[in-house]
Amino acid sequence: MTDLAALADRLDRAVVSARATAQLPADAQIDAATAYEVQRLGIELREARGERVIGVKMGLTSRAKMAQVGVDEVTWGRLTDAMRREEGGALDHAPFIHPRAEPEIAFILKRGLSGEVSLAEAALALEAVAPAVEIIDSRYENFKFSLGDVIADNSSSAAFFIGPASRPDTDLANLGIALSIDGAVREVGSSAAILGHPLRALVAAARMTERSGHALEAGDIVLAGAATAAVPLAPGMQVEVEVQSLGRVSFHVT
Ligand code: OOG
Ligand code: MG
Repeated sequence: MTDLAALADRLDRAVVSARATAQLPADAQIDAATAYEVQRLGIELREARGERVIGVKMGLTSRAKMAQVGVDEVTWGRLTDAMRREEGGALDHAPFIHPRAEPEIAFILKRGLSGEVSLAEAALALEAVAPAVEIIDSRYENFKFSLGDVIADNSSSAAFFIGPASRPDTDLANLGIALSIDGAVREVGSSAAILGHPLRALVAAARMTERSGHALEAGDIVLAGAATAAVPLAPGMQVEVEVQSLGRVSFHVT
């Protein structure tokens, strides 16, 4: 049997030391429910260092993402205040192992959401929506993982930038999304690639977090999951994400 606390500790040491760790061997794989327990234990280690959970990120909500990492189920992870970076600012490459950037849509909630909710209820819980960039940094060697591995690793969460807020009733159905590096477009997609409509990612967040005993609260940030593949980052890069109707968010890598 896998020692869950030991696995959480090993993943946390990979975060703190910026050194990759091995995947669980094939004969010691854990199921999703067990992996969410490891994720929770890992977050307790972060909280013991003073970090605070400020929302969740959905993962693998688009075909492009599933294909890039070879896992085809939706996952979620916790976002902490220490992961948030200032829009337009710098991202230091040093504390990460092999960071990648991906375009996201962020929801800011004005009320809690938990369990089975309709698309209309999810929409009514919005305070605002915004363009965002997520930095993912798998703690596993070569960015390779199974479903259980990636859930235990907090769905690769590492950092994120949130752009300017738009009205909560902004139509999100089919917005063009582009990620550019040094002014050249590297990935393009549509918000429709996110489970057919990004609000479905919020519905999934309410349902999936409740199953693991976690609730979305007023003020929380929820990232919908990337609509395109993620792009590896190197020092010196200028990164910009533009989401049609929502605007831009950018940073540079140092
Ligand atoms: C897993 C996290 C996926 C997304 O937006 O789909 C994710 C990974 O790709 O490492 O954040
Ligand atoms: Mg993501």
